[in-house]
Amino acid sequence: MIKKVLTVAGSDSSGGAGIQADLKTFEEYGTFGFSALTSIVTMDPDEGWSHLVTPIEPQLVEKQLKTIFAGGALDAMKTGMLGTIEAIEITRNYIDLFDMQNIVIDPVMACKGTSELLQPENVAAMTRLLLPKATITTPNLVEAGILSEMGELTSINQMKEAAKKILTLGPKNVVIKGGHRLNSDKAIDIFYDGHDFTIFEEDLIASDYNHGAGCTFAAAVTAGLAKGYSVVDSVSLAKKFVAAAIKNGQKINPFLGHVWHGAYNHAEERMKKN
Ligand code: PXL
Repeated sequence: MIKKVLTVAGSDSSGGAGIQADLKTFEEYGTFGFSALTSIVTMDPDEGWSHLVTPIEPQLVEKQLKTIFAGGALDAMKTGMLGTIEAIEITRNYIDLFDMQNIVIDPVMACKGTSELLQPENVAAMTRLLLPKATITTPNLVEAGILSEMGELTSINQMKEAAKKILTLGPKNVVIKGGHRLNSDKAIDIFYDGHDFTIFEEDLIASDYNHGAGCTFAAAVTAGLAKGYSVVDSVSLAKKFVAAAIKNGQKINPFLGHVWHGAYNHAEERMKKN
């Protein structure tokens, strides 16, 4: 049976992050993707690409989940942008109702190009209701600083300490993505399973076309778990998948370049007209 994988997240109308990234990635992994939409993010090209987040009515989030779970538990799920506290509560209810396993919580707190935190009140609800259910959480450096209450993280030792602190919030594993934010010529990610640290170190990819990288990474980990990879192997494969996506990033509009989710499998070669 094909593996069923769910994303509970926002729509990135620009096409690179959010549910668009998730569904494209699920497909690349050969899994069957579902989405429950929590919000719609729009960007205004006439206003310097300013972001507007429009949350979806919580009852409508519930209706989507009811539909999606009509076939029973799914093989894995992830959460991204969550819209409202009620949506977080509803998501938790469905996790409990169907005893969902293989849960990836991507603690999305901001969009690239926007510095302010999106809906800070949601962070507390996400931390309380979703992190304890997480197989793994996938914060970037900024999100890890907030979740660990350590503020700015600037070294590997601080990342390790932050990972330990985040683990006390309930997730079984943590991966902190140092990415381009850590002052280094390497992209360093720290994985912690409560016992051991695994450090992933790769050369930074010189590309600004990386919109959607975070969502794509978390979606790849989710699909990997659904397919039966171990947590650390899911992370390792997700890193390769995202590295290919960034290396083949595409300039989508004057404001943004997006990762190309199909790069790892050369999806652009499919269905060729010759
Ligand atoms: O990259 C963070 C992110 C997550 N989810 C949605 C987004 C964005 C950034 O644009 O639009 C829906």
